[in-house]
Amino acid sequence: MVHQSFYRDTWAEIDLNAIRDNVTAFTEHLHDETKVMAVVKANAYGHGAIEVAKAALEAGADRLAVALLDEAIHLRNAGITAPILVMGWVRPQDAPLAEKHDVALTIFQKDWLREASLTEVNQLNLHLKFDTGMSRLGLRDEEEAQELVALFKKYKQFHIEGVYTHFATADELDSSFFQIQQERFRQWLIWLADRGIEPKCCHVSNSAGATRLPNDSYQFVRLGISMYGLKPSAELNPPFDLKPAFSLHSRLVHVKELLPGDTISYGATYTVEEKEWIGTVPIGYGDGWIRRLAREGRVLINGEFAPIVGRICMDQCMVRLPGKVDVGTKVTLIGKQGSREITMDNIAEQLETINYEIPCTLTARIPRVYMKDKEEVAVNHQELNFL
Ligand code: PMH
Repeated sequence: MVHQSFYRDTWAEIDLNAIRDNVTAFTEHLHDETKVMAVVKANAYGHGAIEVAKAALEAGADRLAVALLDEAIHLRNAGITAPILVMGWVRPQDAPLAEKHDVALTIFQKDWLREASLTEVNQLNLHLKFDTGMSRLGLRDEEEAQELVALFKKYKQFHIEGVYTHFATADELDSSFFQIQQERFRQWLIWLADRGIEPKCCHVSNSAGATRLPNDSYQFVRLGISMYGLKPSAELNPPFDLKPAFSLHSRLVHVKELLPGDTISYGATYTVEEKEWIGTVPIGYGDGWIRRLAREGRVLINGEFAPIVGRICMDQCMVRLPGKVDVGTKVTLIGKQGSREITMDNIAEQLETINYEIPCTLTARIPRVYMKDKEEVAVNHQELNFL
């Protein structure tokens, strides 16, 4: 298939059925009262926020979470009406904008509430965040919590809709710190109840937490990485299959036979020893396919592994082919061909990082093609927004 709506032969395929099935698997795994808040920050971990949000909501997710107010407005502008929570810090002067777009914000500072109270807000939902051990965002000091609660009683335009915390080690086998955080959060809930605050949305778990604590009976889990079909860590094995949603493909744009002594790419670092068929793949570090991947990197062509040879360039890289192959042959960089597969985890291992980072750093220069029931249903080519 030659794609009609963009003119390069490199694309990411996002399988919306996989997103749906992963949300459904968690919904079945979780306590009946616990709903999924789909985490679609950073453009849905590089998958595309609007399409993923729609697929997750269709599959039964109840609401969405993002990191930035900008990301929430982006979803609203696309016509998404489900409740949205911004988990990051938003400028207090932007509180009216959050209200205008019916977006809930995260609060953990008394000064934030004072400053926001000076703006034109009539009714804004807030989720109170406690820092139980991540030391990133959240209230951790009882005195400040006390002052904040007093301010909430004064400023009636702000409503505590939710209370939450975030785990630092839910994906590790050693659960001691994980349990400490859970207990600290329970103590804060009791502390709030003693002051007459019993919000209707409590949420603590990320994917790892949701996998390990199906019966925590809080109202929501904030499901990120596993909704995309990836495991939060190698140790953590959910009792159901996760389906990876993201695959990355290209097509050979040039094929030639090189002779012993010929060298490949910048720096001429690779020397051909015997006659070799070499293909050029139109993806490079300008797409986030970074140079480090040349060390152990390989791709799939006609169901066979083909190693990357020579340095990865900005827009292209070269691979050693199993034999003569036609120009236009499909290349899979992440995903399956026949019985072989290159997983997101394989790429993350090569780069000594976590799977989360890979789809986030494959740039908007790579069009995202959305598949549902094996049919293409949408295309998102953010960088060259001419579609
Ligand atoms: N909740 C919060 C507050 C988060 O920051 C994240 C992910 C999630 C839920 C979802 O976690 P999951 O993807 O493991 O399910 N945040 C990040 C982060 O800041 N860096 O990597 C993941």
